[in-house]
Amino acid sequence: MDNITKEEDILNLVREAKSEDIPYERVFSSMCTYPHPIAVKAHNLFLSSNAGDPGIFKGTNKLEKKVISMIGDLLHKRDACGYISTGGTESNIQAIRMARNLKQRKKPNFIVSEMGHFSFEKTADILGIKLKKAEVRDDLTIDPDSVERLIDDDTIAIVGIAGTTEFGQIDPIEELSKIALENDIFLHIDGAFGGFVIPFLDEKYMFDFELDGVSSISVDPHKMGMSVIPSGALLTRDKKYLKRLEISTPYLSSKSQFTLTGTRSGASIAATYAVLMYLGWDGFKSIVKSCLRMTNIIVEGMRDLDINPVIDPKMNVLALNVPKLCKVFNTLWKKGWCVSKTRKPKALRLVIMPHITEDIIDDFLKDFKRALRDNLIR
Ligand code: 0PR
Repeated sequence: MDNITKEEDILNLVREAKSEDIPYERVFSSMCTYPHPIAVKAHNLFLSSNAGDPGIFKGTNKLEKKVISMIGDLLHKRDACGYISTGGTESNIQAIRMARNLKQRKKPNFIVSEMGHFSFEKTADILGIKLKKAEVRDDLTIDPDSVERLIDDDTIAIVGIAGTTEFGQIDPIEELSKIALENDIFLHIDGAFGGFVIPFLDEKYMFDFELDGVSSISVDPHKMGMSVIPSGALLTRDKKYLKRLEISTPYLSSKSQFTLTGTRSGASIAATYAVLMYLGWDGFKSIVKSCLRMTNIIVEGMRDLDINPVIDPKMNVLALNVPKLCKVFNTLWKKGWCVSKTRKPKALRLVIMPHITEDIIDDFLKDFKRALRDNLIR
């Protein structure tokens, strides 16, 4: 390796690499966005802070408790327990691990809808638990009858999704909560995306701790929470659930740990704390409102072209029935737009994050129209 010692030369190399990253202004396929400036400032103050060693990083630990209580407050349980994770994947793995340790079955299984995020495949693999996929109804929500049919003595958890990755759909969590209580099964809610959206919608959806059957929830500050990557949150109704993850840490300043990773970013905690404090729930409400307004502008623009959404969008995730999908998709990428496709039913998927403005939508719709026309003629 050639050793370059001049700071400016090194930074230029780093900048060069950064310039190859596609700017968010062209991105409709990501559930992340630019972090809020105050999150960045707080993040930079905590670069060397390790939340995994709370005896040393006492201030970080205090902030983490505050953040969990703030998010708990949003999700109808101010005294919820939990921690700041690296994101939805870690939170989902940990929730199912908790449920497995609670119930202790020889051949455990858990139930997620066909719409589940692929992190549940990782969860099943890592934990050696069978993943049972419940069917979805026409509106792509989990079918509670299918869940009931799949439950057996070895079922350790049911997952409800509050904001599916591909369609932004919300499972009927009220019904899942009833099923969970009747069968005494752990209910985890994957609100990685929807956790910072659903509380701010005009329409009320019950999806969180206000439902007695909900045992844990994952919600990601690094998605609609406007914080830095990596920031996830895992919250539990009761400390006894978290306790099932406890591992003793004999030579550390604290006696035990219930997190998955050892060394953890204190910067993520500080950033999340700062942005939650700064925006307040009113601030989040106006961000969500603006994302929904942008989503509706796209829906209207698409309807003018006879293109309809697969489901009426509940949040700022939009799946569109586009003819010649693969070709249109490829043309859009060639024109520099990052878009994605859903699995089933196949559709063009757009996530309308806070970085998407009306001007961007104008440009996108123009390119989309051309892509459609060119591919339909051919
Ligand atoms: N649960 C749900 C409902 C999700 O949508 C996601 C991620 C996860 C769990 C996992 O979260 P982490 O990726 O934080 O572990 N959904 C996005 C997706 O897979 C994540 C993403 C974000 C992907 C930005 C790409 C990207 O540029 O599409």
